[in-house]
Amino acid sequence: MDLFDDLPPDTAQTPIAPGAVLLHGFAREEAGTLLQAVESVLHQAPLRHMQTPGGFTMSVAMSNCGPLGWVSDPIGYRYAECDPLTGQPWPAMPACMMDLARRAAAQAGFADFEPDACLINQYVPGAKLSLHQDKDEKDQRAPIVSLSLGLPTVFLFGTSSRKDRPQRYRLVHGDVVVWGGPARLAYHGVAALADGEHALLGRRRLNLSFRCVG
Ligand code: MD3
Ligand code: FE
Repeated sequence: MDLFDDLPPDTAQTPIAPGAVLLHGFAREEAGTLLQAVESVLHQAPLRHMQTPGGFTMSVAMSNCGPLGWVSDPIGYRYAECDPLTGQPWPAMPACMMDLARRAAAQAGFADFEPDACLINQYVPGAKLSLHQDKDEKDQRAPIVSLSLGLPTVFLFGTSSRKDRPQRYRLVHGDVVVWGGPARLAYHGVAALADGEHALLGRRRLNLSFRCVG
């Protein structure tokens, strides 16, 4: 019998900036369960490459679950209740995903995190996400919780000014980052994914980001 079974996992933490903390391996043990839940979502709302308002096709493939989902098309970026591909509401957020997001937020000092959107990003070798800010979410006091699965990546984390050279962090399978407070409006991006093979996910990286949007 382990008296400590109910306590949060005691993983290493790296502070990234005021309000932002990297929880190393926070989701490693439950990653298989989370991956199954993600695959069931993607069965109902397939990954797709969205168009940017600037006329480019994103190298990252995306989908969503929860009441609202992030979409981009030639008209602009926004959160929408329905998947434009299927015309249906986005799939419900699986309980194991919501639970993980809430535990990670609490661990980082954000009680009562209730995300209403989860953006699912898939990177294959070469895919990247250019430096940007996330400011379309109504409740900017709430953090964003992000979970990395599969191949490792280099995450770029800047400041609220695009001109400042970003810091680089390596994120691996099972890592969770909670982005809150002043870090919430920092420029950030993802370097082109290096080729590799992950035991559970193969040649890809998934990132789940849980957001309070509505
Ligand atoms: C830091 N995705 O989808 S998620 C995005 O790895 C995005 O796919 C990255 O940036 C990825 O918008 C990182 C984590 C994330 C989300 C919002 C942030 C990091 C953030 C807002 C401020 C600072
Ligand atoms: Fe972002």
